[in-house]
Formats: sequence, structure tokens, C-alpha cells
Amino acid sequence: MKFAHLSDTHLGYRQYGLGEREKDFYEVFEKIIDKIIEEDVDFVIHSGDLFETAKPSPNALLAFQKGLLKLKGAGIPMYAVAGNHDSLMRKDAIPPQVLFKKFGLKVISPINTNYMHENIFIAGLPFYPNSQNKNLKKKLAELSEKAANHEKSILVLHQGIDKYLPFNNELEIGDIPKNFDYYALGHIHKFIEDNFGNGKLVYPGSTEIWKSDEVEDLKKNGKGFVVVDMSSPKINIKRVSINMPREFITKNIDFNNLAIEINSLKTLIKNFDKKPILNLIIYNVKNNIKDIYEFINKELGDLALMIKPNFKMKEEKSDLDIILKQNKSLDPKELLANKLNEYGNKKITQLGIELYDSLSKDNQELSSKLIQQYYNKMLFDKNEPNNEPNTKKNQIRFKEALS
Ligand SMILES: [Mn+2]
Repeated sequence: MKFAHLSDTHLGYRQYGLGEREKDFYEVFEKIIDKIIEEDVDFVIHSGDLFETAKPSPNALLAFQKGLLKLKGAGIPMYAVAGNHDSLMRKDAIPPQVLFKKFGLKVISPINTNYMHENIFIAGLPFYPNSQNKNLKKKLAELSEKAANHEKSILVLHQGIDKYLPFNNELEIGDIPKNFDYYALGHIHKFIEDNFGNGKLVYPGSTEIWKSDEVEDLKKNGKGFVVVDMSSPKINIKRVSINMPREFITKNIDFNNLAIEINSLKTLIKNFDKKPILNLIIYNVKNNIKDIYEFINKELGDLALMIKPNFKMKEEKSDLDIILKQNKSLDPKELLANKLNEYGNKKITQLGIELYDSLSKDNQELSSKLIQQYYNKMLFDKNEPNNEPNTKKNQIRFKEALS
């Protein structure tokens, strides 16, 4: 018994507002369906975020309908849960997946939590937000109990788990029941394969680059789906990668070599089938962003679908950098003294150091005494006792002293 597991296809996503990117997502989905049929599997599991939104456009719905009917023609049914993208977080709302029941889609929902595919128990739940955590755990316990009656079982979920997603997760790894054989997960967009419970836990990842930080995962694992073979007790997982329709290129460019680097990029991309997305990080930039922007656009504008430039200014050295360079010491008292010396007034330096000492010991009484003494010495004659700092005369003298 073999099945294909995919997730996070995000049909209808118009990345950067570009129709071309929307089509890329459809193209990848079509390729995946063809590949699944080639793999001659018995059924397919989709772990959510089938669509980008809970109200997909007719184009997105048609792209899915086309793929689903192709599978149906090949005698391959599909089981699916809704993800956070294709659910409306509202009571009694139904996900767009429901539209395809008549086309043979087996929707796994809180009402229809489980199916039998021959001897395999397939159970699951749609995405539950954090606020529904208790409910989710209760439902998981119920499914685990049901699975105990079956020899082979699959749990389908669209959730973040702390072990793989440290922030923004809804479940801890300990919350997942251990008696399933395969955990068909969705939500995390990179490919994850782990041992868990009796068997394997897999996030196939998104099928296209949904966010530019997924490029790294694409390079490492490829984008695509997995084929799971459950015929023998030891589960076998095969990763199937799909060629992406379009390249994402990230390049760091030193402004001092701008012309050369842009030219080499131009040579690289000019024969691409589809215009790439360019992520350009240009560093050592002075105050000429507008000129650089215009230059890049003139050179590459026609060859790229989108250019995302990121300008990094040439760094100005801070005071602290200078002090640290001059003094290799990190002793705060020494650094303070060096800084105060810049005023060229020994008395100020001395006051600063004395205040540093007294305030380090939280001796506020001594500190105010030191300040009082300093200003008395600086502002008033010794012959003029009982000076009150707030008299008008004193304020004027104070200003003169500072100017
Ligand atoms: Mn997703």
C-alpha cells in the first residue's frame, strides 16, 4: 500500500501581486499531480493550505478541480484537511475543500474525522488555533483511542509543533498521541522527516516558494511531496522533488564592484526560460541609492520578473567604536575617564570618576554632596558663603560658567 503525501500548495497565491507567480503555483501543482500518477500510488493525503485563502478565486478552484479529476481518472482518491489559510475562523464556517466532495474528495473534518482505506485507518483534524487548544487535545485523544482498534493508522494534522516550530505553535510534541504509524503533517513550509511513535512524522513542506526565506530549504531538500510505502512493518519514505518553474536568486554585491557583478548576473539570467526573482543585497552604499536603483533597473529590469534590492549603507564608526579602538580595555571606569578627558577639564574628569564610584555603590548622599561641592567651587567665590543655587544671580553665573 503506497500513498502520496503533500501539503501547503497555496493555490491562488499571487506573490508580490504578480499574476506570473500565481501561475507558477498552479504549474507546480499540475506537475505534482502528474508525478503522483506516475508513482502509481493508492491514494493521496493533502495536509492543508490547499488554497491560499478560504475564499479562493475561480482560477484557483479550477486548478484544483483539474488536478483532482486527473487523479480520479487514474483511480486515486484524495483525503484532505483544511489548513489555517483555507479555513474561516468562524463557527460553522466550511472550507472550500467541501466544494469538491462530489468530485470524490474525502474531506477530513471535525464531523468526519476518519476514514478506512482498505485496512488503513486515516484520521485527522483541520487546523485548530491556539484558542482551541483544549478542544484539539481532547479530539486527538479520541482519535488515538479509535486508532488503537486498527493495525495501521495515519494521523493528518495542520499544526505547528514546538519541536519543529519553537514559536507560534499550537502543540507540544508530547501532546501528539504515539499510537499512529504515520503522521501526515502540514503547516511548516520546509521539509521535515522524523521518527515518532510507532513510525514516521513528515512535513512535506510547501510546494512552491511561498516566502523568500524558503529558498534555503529548496536548495537542501527540493520542493515536492513524499511517497510513503506502508506494505512492510518498516515504513518507507521517498522524497519526490519537482523542478521549480522559476529561479529565486539571492546575491550579495559590494557597491565597489557593482558594474562587474550586475554584468555577470545579466550573463547568467539572460537565457533563463522564465524571468527570475532577484534578491540583491548591495552593501558599502554611500548616498546614491536612487542612482544605483536606476542603474540596476536599466541593466536587469527586462530580464527579471522582480528585483528586490536591499541597500546597506557604508557604516559610520560610533564613538564607542573609536574609544574601543584607542583603548583595548573594556574597564568602564577607564573608558569613562578617556571620554571625559575629551573636555580638557581635569575637574570635570575628576567629578565624573568620583560620581561613578559613589553611584556604583548607590551612595546618593555622597553623590549629591560631590555635585554641590563642585558647583560651589566652580561658580562662587569662597568669600560668598551660604549660596543658594536658585537665586537669579546664581542662575546667571551658572549659565556663564557653562558657556
Ligand atoms: Mn501554509
